[in-house]
Amino acid sequence: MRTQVGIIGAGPAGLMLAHLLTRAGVESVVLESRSRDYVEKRVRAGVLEQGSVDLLVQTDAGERLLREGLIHHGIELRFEGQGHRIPLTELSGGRSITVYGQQEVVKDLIRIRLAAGGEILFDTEATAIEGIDSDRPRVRFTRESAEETLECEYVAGCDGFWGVSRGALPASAVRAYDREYPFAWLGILASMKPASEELIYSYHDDLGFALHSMRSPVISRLYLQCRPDEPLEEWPDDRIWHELEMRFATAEGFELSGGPILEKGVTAMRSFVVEPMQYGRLFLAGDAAHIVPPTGAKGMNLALADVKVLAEAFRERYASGSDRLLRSYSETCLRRVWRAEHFSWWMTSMLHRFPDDVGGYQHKLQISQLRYVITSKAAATTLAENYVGLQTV
Ligand code: RFL
Ligand code: PHB
Repeated sequence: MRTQVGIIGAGPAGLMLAHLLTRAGVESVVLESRSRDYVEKRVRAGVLEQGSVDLLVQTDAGERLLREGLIHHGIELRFEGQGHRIPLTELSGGRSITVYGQQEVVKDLIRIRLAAGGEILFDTEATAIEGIDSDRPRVRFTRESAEETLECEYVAGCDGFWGVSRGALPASAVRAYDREYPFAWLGILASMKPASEELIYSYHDDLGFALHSMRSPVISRLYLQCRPDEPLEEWPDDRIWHELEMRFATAEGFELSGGPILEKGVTAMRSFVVEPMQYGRLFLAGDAAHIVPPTGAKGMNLALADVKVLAEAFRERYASGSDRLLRSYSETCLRRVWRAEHFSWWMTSMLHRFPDDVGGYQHKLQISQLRYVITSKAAATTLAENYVGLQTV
């Protein structure tokens, strides 16, 4: 099997790259270890920055997103039993965010690719990448227990944090930056009308973080801070609702109606960046190259921003023979990546209870920072412009 760009992974990064390459007249093959059904049902991120929406719409992949996505102009920060609205649109020169499930983006991109006659090999696991120093790199993969090889001119590693691509970069040529957090998120999808029109990021003095998001007028997505090693069996539905009630409680008596829980999962929190994001003919994009804790809602947006840059670089390479943009790919992306790393770390540090904060000093700093964000226009603007996504970084 042979193609111009071999893409490993059919998440937002790999699928969007394939879509952009098709539009640029560059051939690609996507290898995905999971089944189509699995990737289309995997519940993850939900917030699209304006720039991500624009990218999908401008490339004719945003038709359903425009119909079904929920446009939000603000978020609520809640602490000490009171909510405070951050008017995102007002503070960011008219920009907004759109709540639209990551799996919906994935479904839309898969449908478009298959309709255009493009190739996605599901249930196909990339096992090794060879010859990235040469002009003929190869991806070895396993499909239906048979070993095969994809010969390409370039390889795009879009296989997420646990994929094979990052390990194919020579250790001596890269540096990794890593931070783990002493907590995780327990996330649920519930059949419940959202209790608020906008997302609520809540910080409870003793219990810590909770987030109320949504997927539709009848489906809510909620998260709460838990221990990183938390077994799900310790979280029966009643306990989850009780814990959420306490963390969202306000002086005015805010209530969650509750409802059947459709999905439950625990997500570890980490910050991670590998530099550079490229070596020889292997280019990493999305979670394969960097991870942020989900508090800033940046992961899917960074994945889309990376492949926008990468697709343009491949377009130039195939149109004119110049590899100028390919050579600056990593540096261009890393500027945005580090801004998002900082913002996500900052939001995470402000909104979670740190188990090692024995004397409560960190907690006092957090409350002070939260008060500052809700009373200072400058501080609120910092949050708003980062949250909706900075245009120039
Ligand atoms: P993905 O989506 O992980 O896709 C990688 C794909 O590669 C496949 N794969 C392989 N295929 C072939 N061979 C191999 N050897 C392979 N190894 C792996 C995998 O099966 C998969 O299909 O990475 P990508 O495309 O870089 O996209 C990144 C995003 O998925 C991720 O950053 C976001 O989900 C993060 N995230 C959020 N991001 C946001 O922008 N906004 C949010 O609100 C947000 N909330 C979240 C999140 C992530 C969460 N979890 C579960 C990690 C909330 C949560 C709970
Ligand atoms: C979500 O809707 O899943 C979501 C929203 C905001 C976040 C993280 C996740 O910061």
